[in-house]
Amino acid sequence: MLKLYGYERSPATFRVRIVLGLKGIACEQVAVDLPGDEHKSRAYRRINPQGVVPYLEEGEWGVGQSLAIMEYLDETYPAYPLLPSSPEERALTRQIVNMLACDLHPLASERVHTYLTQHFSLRDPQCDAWYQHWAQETFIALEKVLGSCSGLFCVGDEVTLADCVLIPELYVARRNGVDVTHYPTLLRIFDHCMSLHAFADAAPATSAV
Ligand SMILES: N[C@@H](CCC(=O)N[C@@H](CS)C(=O)NCC(=O)O)C(=O)O
Repeated sequence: MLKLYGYERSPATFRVRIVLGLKGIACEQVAVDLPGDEHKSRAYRRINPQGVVPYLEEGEWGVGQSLAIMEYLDETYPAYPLLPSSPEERALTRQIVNMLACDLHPLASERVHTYLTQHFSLRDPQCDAWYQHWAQETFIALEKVLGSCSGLFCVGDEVTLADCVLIPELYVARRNGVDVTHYPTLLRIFDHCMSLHAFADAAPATSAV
């Protein structure tokens, strides 16, 4: 039985929950209390030395990093593939995934926020401005990228890993007050994805971020 260590409001965990839902994979979910700093505990670091969620276990084996987990699930549960068949569309999918998961998401993580406030005396409004700047910059570029490759979803008319990463990032951005009204393609894809059970059921139950 698969076991996913995660946190309800973590966008990186949200990504993996979407993939589990799309593929109908049974998985035990273990809540790691991020606000209570459980991810920094010695016990959790024995599971994932990086001290972040999500982390996937399967028996004695385990793997961290949401993108690695998502690709592992895509390879081991090949029904409902989440990477397109053409190399061009696969590359575009990875471009979008990397823009969001590698460039934007880390700038808004709790440990970066904590470092900025503790080592550079930034206050919460300055950290919010920092996040909003990088989110807007990413979404402006992404709206242009999607202009040439999107259909019903980010890349064409089938769900890909790009949608599984985009929806949680947009969800968090909206909850954090980022004005997303200038991105009609992003919003259209968001609304379409959230009309599907796998996305809606994976979203955090509580509205607070
Ligand atoms: N690149 C990692 C990011 C993991 C990550 O930053 N997770 C956040 C929750 S979304 C976390 O555990 N934050 C705790 C912290 O920053 O201290 C992934 O995709 O899994």
